[in-house]
Amino acid sequence: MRTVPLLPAAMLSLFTASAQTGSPRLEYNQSGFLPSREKKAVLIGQTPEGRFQVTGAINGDTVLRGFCGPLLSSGNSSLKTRILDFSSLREPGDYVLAIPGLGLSGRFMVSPHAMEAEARAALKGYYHLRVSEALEERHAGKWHRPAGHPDTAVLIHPSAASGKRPAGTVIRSPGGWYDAGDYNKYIVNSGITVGTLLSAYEDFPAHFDTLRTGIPESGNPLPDLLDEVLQNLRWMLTMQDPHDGGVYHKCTNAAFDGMVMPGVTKLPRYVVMKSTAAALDFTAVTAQAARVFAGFRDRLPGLSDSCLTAARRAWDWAERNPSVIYNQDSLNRLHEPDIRTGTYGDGDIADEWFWAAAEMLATTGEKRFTERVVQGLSLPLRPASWKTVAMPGYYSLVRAGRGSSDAPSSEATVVRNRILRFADSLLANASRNAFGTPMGGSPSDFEWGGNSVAANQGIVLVNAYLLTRRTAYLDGALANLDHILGRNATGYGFLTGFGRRSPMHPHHRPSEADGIVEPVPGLLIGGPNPGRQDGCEYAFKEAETSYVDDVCSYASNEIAINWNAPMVYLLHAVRALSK
Ligand code: 9MR
Ligand code: 9MR
Repeated sequence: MRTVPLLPAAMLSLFTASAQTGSPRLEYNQSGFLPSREKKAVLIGQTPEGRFQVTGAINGDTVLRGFCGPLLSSGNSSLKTRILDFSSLREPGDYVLAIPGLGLSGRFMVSPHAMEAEARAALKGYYHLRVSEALEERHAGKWHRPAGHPDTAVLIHPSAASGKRPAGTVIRSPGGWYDAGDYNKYIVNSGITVGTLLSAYEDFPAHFDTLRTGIPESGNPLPDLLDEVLQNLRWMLTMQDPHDGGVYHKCTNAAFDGMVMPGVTKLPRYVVMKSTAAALDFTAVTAQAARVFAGFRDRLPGLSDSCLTAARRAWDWAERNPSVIYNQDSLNRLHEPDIRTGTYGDGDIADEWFWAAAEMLATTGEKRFTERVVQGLSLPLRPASWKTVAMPGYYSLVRAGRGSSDAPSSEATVVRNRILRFADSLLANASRNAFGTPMGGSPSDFEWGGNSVAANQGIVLVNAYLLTRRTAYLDGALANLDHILGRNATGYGFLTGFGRRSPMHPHHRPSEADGIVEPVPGLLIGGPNPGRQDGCEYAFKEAETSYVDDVCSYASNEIAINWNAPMVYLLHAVRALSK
C-alpha cells in the first residue's frame, strides 16, 4: 500500500463544525453528490483569494484542483462567501476538500446512491406522523409508540353546526397524519400536502412503483407512496358533511396539547366550521386522487369514483358558499369553547378556486370548469404553499400535455410559458446569490417554513426541466436541495436524522417526549425565520441565520406535513432524473 502524505501540515486543521462563528467554514450538501450533477461547496468568511483541491479520502490522491470563486456579499445576512465548483468530478468515491492555509472539509461522497436514504426516509416520515394507529417496532424502529388520538368520537363544534348535525353531534374522523409538532389535523394544509405527493406520483410513476419504505403496507400491490397518501385521504373524506357536501376546516383540540406523547391527553376533539378554502382544497385533492386511483381500480374498487363524487359535492357546496373565510377570532366571539389551535386562515381564495377548477378540468374534461381556469391564468405566480395554490393547478394543466403530440390548448401554452418565465427568474436569482442557490433570491424567502419555500421553488424548476429537458433547470432544483441539506448559512442539514450537523431538538411533541435522544427521522425542519414569532432566544437574527435548534422554537425548528411533501418530491425527482 502506498503511503501518501495527505496534505502539508499547514492544511490539516479541520473547518470547525460549529456554525455561525467568525472563522471560515465550508458548507455543502452533507448527504452527498450525484456523479452526473453539479457539485458546489460554499466557503463562508472574509477569506483571501486562493485555490482548492479535492482529494480521495482514503488514498490521498488529488483528483481535482480549482480556484475558489470571487468574494460575494450575501443579500440575506452580513456573511461573505466564495463558491467552490468541482462539478467536473464524476468518479464515485469518498473525498475531502482542502483549501491550503485554511483547512480540510469532512468526508463527503460522490455516489449514485447520494440522498437515496434521505429520499426514502422523507416519505417514511409520514408513517411516524400517523394519528390513530400504533407504530410497531419493526416499522418504526426505536420510535415505536402506541396509537395516538382515536378520533372515533369527535364533536361538532357550534361553529360547524347544521340542521342535520347540531352542535355536540358525535362523528367519526379517525386516522390521517398529525399536522406538525402539534396534534391537530387541518384540511387546508392536508390539501397542499396530499396534492404535492400525488403530483410526485403523477410525474414519476415508474420511480415510485418500485419504491419500498418499510411501512406496514409495503409489499401490497399498491406503491408505498400511494399507501401513505391513502392514510390522509381517507381521513379527509371523513371531514365532508354527507348531508350538504361542505368540508370542515379542521379536526382539533380546543387548545394545543402539552409536550406529551400522542394519545396521552384525552381532551375533547372537535370539527370546526366549514370554509370555502377547505371545500376547494378538498375538491382539488379528491379530483386529483380520482385520476390517480383510477389506475388502481382492481386493487381499490370504488375509491376513484367515491373521490370524484366527493370532489363534485364539495365544489357544489363552494359554489353555494363562495366566500366563507376561516377567521378564528370572529368564530371565538360567537361560539364556545374558544378554539386556539392553528388557523390556516387565508383571506384570498382566488387561487384556491383556480386550483380546484384546474384539477376538476384535468380529471373530467368538463367545460363547466374552464371559466374558472381561464380566470386563474392571470393570478400572481408563487411557489406552492398552504395558502398559494395556483402553482399546483398549473402543474396539472401542463402535465396532461407533456409527451402528447396533440397541439396544446391555449391555456396550457400560457401556463407553460408562465412556469418557464418563473423558473428563469429563479435561475437568475441563483446567479446573484452568495450560495449559488435560487433560494434566497429575496430575504423574504426566509419565512416560517422557509425550507419548504426552497423545496417548492425546486419543484417549479423540476417542472421547467420536464417541459424543456434543459439541465440548467435540474441543476437549479438540485441547488435548492443542496441548500436544505447543508449548503446554507447555518451549516445544518435540515432533514432530521441525516447529515453531520442535524437538528436534535425540533418543536415536535413526540421527538421531545419520547425519551429518545435522536428526533423522529425523516422530517423537514422549518429553518431560518427572522420573524422569530416564538419569542425564543436566537443567537443570530439575520434572514438566513435566524435559526435555533431549540424545542422552544416553533417558528424556526418545527416540522410540518406541508414542508415534508415538497422535500419528498424534490429528493425523488432529482434522483429519478439523474439515473
Ligand atoms: O406547538 C404549537 C405549534 O405547533 C404551533 O406552530 C405554534 C403556533 O401556532 O404554537 C405552538 O404552541 C404553543 C402556543 O402557541 C403557545 N403556548 C406554547 C405552545 C407550545 O410551545
Ligand atoms: O406554516 C404556517 C405558517 O405559514 C404560519 O405563518 C404559522 C402561523 O399561523 O402557522 C404555520 O402552521 C402551523 C399551524 O398553524 C399549526 N401546526 C403547526 C404549523 C407549522 O408551524
